[in-house]
Amino acid sequence: MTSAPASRPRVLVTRAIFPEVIDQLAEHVDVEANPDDQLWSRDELIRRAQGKQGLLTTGGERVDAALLAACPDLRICANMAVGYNNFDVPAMTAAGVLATNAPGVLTDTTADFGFALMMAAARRVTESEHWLRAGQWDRWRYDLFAGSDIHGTTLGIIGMGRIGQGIARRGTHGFGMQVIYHNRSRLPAEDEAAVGATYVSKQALLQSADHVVLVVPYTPESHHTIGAAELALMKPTATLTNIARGGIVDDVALARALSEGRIAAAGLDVFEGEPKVHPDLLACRNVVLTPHIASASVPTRLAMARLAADNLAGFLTTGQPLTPINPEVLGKG
Ligand code: 8YV
Repeated sequence: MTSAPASRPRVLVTRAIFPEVIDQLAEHVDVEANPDDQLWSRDELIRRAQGKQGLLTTGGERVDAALLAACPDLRICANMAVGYNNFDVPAMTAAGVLATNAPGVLTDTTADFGFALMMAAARRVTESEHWLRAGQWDRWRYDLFAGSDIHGTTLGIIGMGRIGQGIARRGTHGFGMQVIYHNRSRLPAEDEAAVGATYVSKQALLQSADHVVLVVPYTPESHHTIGAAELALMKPTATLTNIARGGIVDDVALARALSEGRIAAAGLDVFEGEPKVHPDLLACRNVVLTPHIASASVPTRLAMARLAADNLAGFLTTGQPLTPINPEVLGKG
């Protein structure tokens, strides 16, 4: 007698990702994908997630107690992002659902972009380009779009995880910057020495940095890490760069500080309520605005998608995810 083939796990890929990664996933599990990249409503997402054991999410889909209750077959959600503020991790752990993220593979690409954004803000790259394209360039001037230097200045990094350390390395070893940082916990001395960074209080950092870069995860505690009071501590010549998450900066307070010249410039890849951008920021000439693309090099986005797919397939077929966030779920049930 032949036994019926065991049914394969079913997964939902919530947004368009690389077709080759879908193909790779389909070798191990049954896949429902979203190839047209439709933005499903929450109700539609839940409806499609029902009966699935795995979800591949991209950072924008909220996985919380309500979704988990409506999708009792779910065993894993794999985020194609290092940040996972879209996951209610305690609710997932309570429901026995594994959460995974995509750390490591995007560190250098994202650190590169943080530097690019900081340099573009300091050296007024996009502001001067808009002016040139508008046909306003008719002569050289001694102070035409004169900005601030990067090399030899003080770089202040708030958040010293992998990406923060990548930015510190670039500042220390690439640009001869003096690097100071603030973090929930201080790095071991050998790690500080490797990246050439000195631990200081948040207040000291804001007061002495020429360039402040934010790389903290978004949590209730990090909400509005930079608001009006913090901006008031910064030098009027300083720049602020946010490649972490919207909500870490109070965008209205920042727009006010930029328009009043209380800081020199900002570089923002993330926004409160994105993809909407506050009109007060759009009205500022001294801010470089990019649409959440810090990790967007082709090789890195592919590596992020592959890691999310490997987490899903690994866990659902062998019980072995690569980068679990709540490993206490493993071995249960
Ligand atoms: C992602 C990010 O592009 O990894 C992160 O946390 O912010 C970005 O790299 C975004 O979250 C969509 O997945």
